[in-house]
Parts: sequence; C-alpha cells; structure tokens
Amino acid sequence: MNGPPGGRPHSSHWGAFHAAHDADGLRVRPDPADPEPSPLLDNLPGFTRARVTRPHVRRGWLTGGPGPDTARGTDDFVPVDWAEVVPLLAGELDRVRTVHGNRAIFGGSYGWGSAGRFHHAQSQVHRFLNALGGYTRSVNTYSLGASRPLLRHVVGSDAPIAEPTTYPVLAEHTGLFVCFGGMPAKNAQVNAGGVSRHGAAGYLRAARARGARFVLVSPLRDDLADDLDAEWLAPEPGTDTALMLALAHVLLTEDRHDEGFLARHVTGFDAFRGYVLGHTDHVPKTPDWAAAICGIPAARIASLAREMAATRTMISLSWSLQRAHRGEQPLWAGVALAALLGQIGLPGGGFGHGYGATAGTGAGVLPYRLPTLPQGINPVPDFIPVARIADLLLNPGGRCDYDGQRLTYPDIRLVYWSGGNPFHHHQDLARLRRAFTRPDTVVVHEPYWTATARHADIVLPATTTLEREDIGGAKEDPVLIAMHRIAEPQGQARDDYAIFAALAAELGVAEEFTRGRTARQWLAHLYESWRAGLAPEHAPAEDFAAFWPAGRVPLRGRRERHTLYAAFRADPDAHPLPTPSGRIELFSRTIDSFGYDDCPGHPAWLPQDPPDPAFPLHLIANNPATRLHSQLDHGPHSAAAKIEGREPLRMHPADVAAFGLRPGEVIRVRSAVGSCLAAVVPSDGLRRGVVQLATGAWFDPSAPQAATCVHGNPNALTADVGTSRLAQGCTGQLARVTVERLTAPPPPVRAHGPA
Ligand code: PGD
Repeated sequence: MNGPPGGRPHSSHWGAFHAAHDADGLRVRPDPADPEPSPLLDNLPGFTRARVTRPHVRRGWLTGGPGPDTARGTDDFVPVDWAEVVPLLAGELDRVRTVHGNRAIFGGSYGWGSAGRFHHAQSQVHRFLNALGGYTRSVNTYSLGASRPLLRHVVGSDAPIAEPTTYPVLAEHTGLFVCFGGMPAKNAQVNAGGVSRHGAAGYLRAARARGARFVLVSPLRDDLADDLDAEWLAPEPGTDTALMLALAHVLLTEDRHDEGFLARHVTGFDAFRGYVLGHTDHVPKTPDWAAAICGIPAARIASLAREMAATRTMISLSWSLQRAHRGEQPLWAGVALAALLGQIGLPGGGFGHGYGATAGTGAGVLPYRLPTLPQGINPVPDFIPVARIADLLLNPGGRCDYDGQRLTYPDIRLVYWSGGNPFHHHQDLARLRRAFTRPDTVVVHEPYWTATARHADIVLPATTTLEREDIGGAKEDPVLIAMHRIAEPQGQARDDYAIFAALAAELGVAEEFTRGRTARQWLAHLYESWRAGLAPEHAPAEDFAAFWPAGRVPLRGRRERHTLYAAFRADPDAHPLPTPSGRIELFSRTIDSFGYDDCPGHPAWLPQDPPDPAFPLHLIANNPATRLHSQLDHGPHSAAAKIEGREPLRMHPADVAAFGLRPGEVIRVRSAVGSCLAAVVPSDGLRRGVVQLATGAWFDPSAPQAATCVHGNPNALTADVGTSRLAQGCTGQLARVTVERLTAPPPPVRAHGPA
C-alpha cells in the first residue's frame, strides 16, 4: 500500500482503492474512508506475473481432437491466435450440443472471480451458455454447502446468512459472545463484490469496551482477535455438536430453558429434549459425556450454560463449522441451543451464522438489488450440488442423494470454467485430476496459469479487473464504485465478455448475448436501468455520465440496525417462518422422512470415524490470511509468508518435538488420500494434536515422487465426501493426517512458473 495521492478509483473483493500503473509498477492507495484497509491490497502488484498472455491449446487435443485423455495436466500447450481458437472452440461447442445435447456441457463454473457487476465471470459464462441452449449447472457454494439446504428446513430460508443481526446492535446489546469456530478477522478482510469500509473489528472492540465477554470455541486461538480478551476453549476438531448438546442438557436439567419461547416459536422440542436427555437412545448428553468427546472440562461446560442463560448471549456459528463431514449438525444444534435460551429475536441475542466469515456478514444489507447482468434462462434441468463435481465427471449415469431427491449424473462431454479454480477449491485433488481426464474437452478462461488452466485443453487469457472498466458494489457496502481501467491488458488478454461475444458471433447468437452493446454501453445500461427502478429515496441523483467521472455514488437505505427474527419473536402467527410449521423446527418431519442416517430428523451427535493411528493429527485446512482463496498467491503479501517457497504448517511445539521436526523444516504431510509438502511453524495457538495449513497455495503436482503437491495445497489431503445426503456440501475444513521428514531435498515449486 504505497500509493501517492491520486490514481484512479477501483475495487476488489478485499477493498476499495485508487491505483496508478506505469513503468515503475502498480501503486495502490486504500480508500481513505476505510478504517482498517486490508493488507491483501499488497498482493495487487503481482497482477503482471504468472499470466496467460495468449490463447493456448493443449498439444494432444490439437493433434488428436476431443476425447478423454490422461495427458491433461502434464501435456504441453501450443500458443495459438484468437483468429484460430475462436472457430475451433465454437465448432467444439456446436458438436457437443448437437451430438450429445446441452446437458453434456457442465457450466457450473463455481468460483469467486473478481469484483465488478458486469464482468462477473460466472454471470458471463452462464449468460453465454444459456444463449446456446443451456448447460448442467451447480447449486449452493463451497462456503456454505450444508447451511442453505439445512436452514431451509429448520428456519425456512437463509435469513441467518443473508441478514443476521447487525454489528451496531451486537456492539450495544450483547453481553456474552459464544463463538463456535470464532469470528476470524482474517476472513472479514474480504467480501464478495467488494468492501469499502472494514468495520467488523471495530464493532467487536466497541462491544468489548462496553463490557461484553467473549468465549472462543475453536482449536485455533487466532479465530478471534487478541484484543477481545476472549476465554479460549479448544475442543477436539469436529466435536462442537457434542459440546452444544451438553450445554442444552444443562439448560434442560437445571430448568434454565425458556418454556414460553419454546411453546410459541418452536416445533419439535419434545423430540429434541428426549434425545438430549437420553430418553430415546439411553445416552444422556451430559457435560461428562461431552467432555470425553470434545476435551473441554465438564465443569466448564456446565458453568458456561449457566452464564449463557443469565446473560444476553449471541451464539455465533462460523461457516467453517459446517464445512466438514456431517456439517449440518453443529449448525442445527447451535440453532437449537439458541432456541432453548429463548433470546432469538432479541437485540444482541439468539444466533448468527458467519460473523467474521466475510466483511459483509453483519454489516446490514440494502433493501434492493445492485446493477446485475441478466443471465437468461437455462432450460436444462440437470444440476449437481457444487462439491460433487468429481463424482459427476467420474460416474456418468450414477446416482446422488440430495435433499430428498435422487439425482442422475449426466454424461458430461465439455467442461467450461471461468472465474473459479477447482484445483484450488475441491477436495482430493488427485481424484479431481482423474475426473478431469474424462470429458472430451475442458475450456478455461483465466488471467493466470493456475492449476485449473494447466488441466484444460483450451486456455483463453482473461483480463484482470485492473485492465477493464466495471461497476463495483456489494449489497452490504455503502458505495457503488466506478472501477476505472488502471492498466493495459497483458499480452493478448481479453475481457470474458469480449471472448464470449466473439464465440457468440461465430455460433450465430451474437444478438442474444451482446444485445449490440459494447462493454461501456453495458455499464451505462445496467446503471441507468437500475437507477430507474429504485425508489426515489434510494436512487442516486447522478446519471451514468456524472457517476463515471465522480468515481462513486452513495448507496442509500442499508439496514444498519437490524435484529434477526424480531418480528417473528413479537408475533409468530402474524410473521410465521416459511417452514412447514411456521416455527423453528428442532425436529423436521421433512428431513426425517428422507431416512438419512447421516442427517436424522433432529440435531444429533453422529460419532466420528474412529481415530486411525496411521494419521494421528487433525488437519484444519482453513481460509488463508494472506490472500483471497488462491487469488494472487504469487503476490508479495502471500509470498512473504511462505518458507522456502512452501505454505507454512502450524503445529503445537509439543507435537513438533514429538515428531522430531525442526522449525522451518520442509516436511511431508500425508493423509489417506494424498500428500503435500509444507514448512513447519511451531505455535502454541493450536490445541495439541492439531495442525493448520491454509488453503490457496497453487496446486503443484510436478514431482509426484515427493508428494501429490509440493507447494502445500491442503486439498491434496482432504477427502472428497459430502457433508451428508441432505446437503452434499464441501467437507474440506478437516482431515486426519500425519507428518514425516523428507529423505531427499524438496523439489522446486513450479506452480507460479510458465505452463
Ligand atoms: P479463487 O481462488 O477465488 O477460489 O474457491 P474459488 O474457486 O472461488 O478462484 C477464482 C479464480 O478466478 C482465480 O483463479 C482467478 O484468477 C480467477 N478470476 C478472477 N477474476 C476473473 C475474471 O474476471 N475472469 C476469469 N475468467 N477468471 C477470473 C474458493 C472456495 O474454496 C471457497 S469459496 C471456499 S469457502 C472453500 N473453502 C475451503 C476450505 O475451507 N478448506 C478446503 N480444504 N477447501 C476449501 N475450498 C473452497
């Protein structure tokens, strides 16, 4: 963050800024109104490195034509011209849709892409594929794979995610924060679409200054900021549900639960109570029972339950809790615990889901949509839960249980990805490599030579936001930003829109896709049609001609003081929840009717897989502090945290000693599915027996004799299983691993080099 005053306005998922680019490089100045700008801005000068600078076609595909191929990911690439690649790809798209039908095209294309309402990569690829007749899509996200399907049954909507109680209300009213999975400051740096004011940390400090207490329940101490003076309870990973059930047991047996709230606002209380007290399975979920599972002393569990009942308590449930095998359970048990306390709908009480997960959670949302590129209509009914991508490619015609349905996987012939990095975000990357050998053709638009680009047949060079114009905004932020072009496109890179427009022209659907507009005309059109549709008190005074040079307009009407479920609390008959009962469902007849043993009809402790002596450590593979997912992993801020070019693996000092390792040593981490190299960093900020390796180091399979990934991507280690048959969400947060010394010098990291 070294920029002088001046520069042009721009925005990113991790902050608004001004920037200038010249022969000396990129200079970035954070938005002066941002109270706590993110150091992730320091990665931006990396935007010129590791670039795809012209179209490439994999040699085997160019010479042999489309078809399954195990050479994907190891074959070399032939640089080609745009004039050659556009008809080549258009012909292949036409072949697949004509011969196999549109359901043979997988266009889910999951990923965060970049800030910007028009060049939003997923919207662009979906609009383009819809103009061609549709595609097999994906539903849900890697962030919240279990949450949305579960919450739809339990509270009828995703309101706890979309509109939780806002920070100003918490700062004023909450007496006790009990933070399952923490509220990690590192994740609150980012927000899908952008964030011009990083406010979360300040509000939590204000709550602390007023006298609020914080209890952090996480194996990692830095899941809550130091300055909140939290009490740290470090359970064994994956055992929060047992702890929550024991807290419920104390409330029930000591008559500290809120009978009135339960009677008016909840259905299924009797079933839940019977289970917690052990009437149904003869296992009372006592503090002693939970202590043996989670490792937190029974006496502290009991006293915490009493404190929660006696204080205005916010039960904060992180997104990471549910990103694990049977991840539905801690979320549902957390909602049940909050229901027992009876504070749901009170200012500062109840539960929240995702505080700290992004800068936007708890910031308050706008009551209207932002300018949005229409995606058209997808007539293809087929879909997958997003994290089932490898299953889809490996099992054409196979079946998948999902939320009471039994899906059939289509036979995918062409995979189209733009704005995502599955070789970063998916689990068991060796299996994903096998899955990527199956289609006839893999197409990737990417600015950078990511592992996903390297596993494609056709790689098309996309611009970064810095090289194009866009409108930046997020529904939780107070400004709409004119993202001016800062730099010229690198090499032959084109905007995704320009690439799709050329393909659409070749395929005869130019008008459907472009509507005859240039990118700049689209910006003006999206802005003006949005402004015209707003209520007068919200519509900006500035038209597009005034907005663009001004660099920003305020977004009015954000609900900054909001309490989740206040109206439902006040009158559940007048404001019922959209559940079958209109109430919070602690027992769901619908879920029960599915008959899933991995997600029964009420929250339950589903025993973990037995410990395996071959893999004695728990790995926490969480989101990184030094970059957004895998983005700009080669940027200066991300690179500075690496050791000998590897991702740091944090380990308790006693475990470092027990395994006979040295600080800074590059070691191998192994699980039942694969291995990666990483560098040892001793830390007493973890529970013993737990190691932590952030996601996002670019997958590097260049030396398989040393490890599945020699750089430190934890998805070389994680298992590719869904949370349960209900949601089939991503389970990448946890794995069982061991660590071992290397017997040969570590091979070089090639992930950021040329393809
Ligand atoms: P990103 O690194 O953001 O990761 O997975 P996701 O795929 O979103 O990838 C975005 C890609 O888009 C980058 O390669 C970037 O270069 C490219 N890109 C950016 N802008 C553009 C553009 O304008 N056009 C084109 N064509 N490309 C662009 C994130 C996912 O990972 C998420 S959201 C979560 S929460 C998961 N978390 C975990 C986890 O906790 N643990 C594990 N083990 N695994 C996870 N994976 C998931």
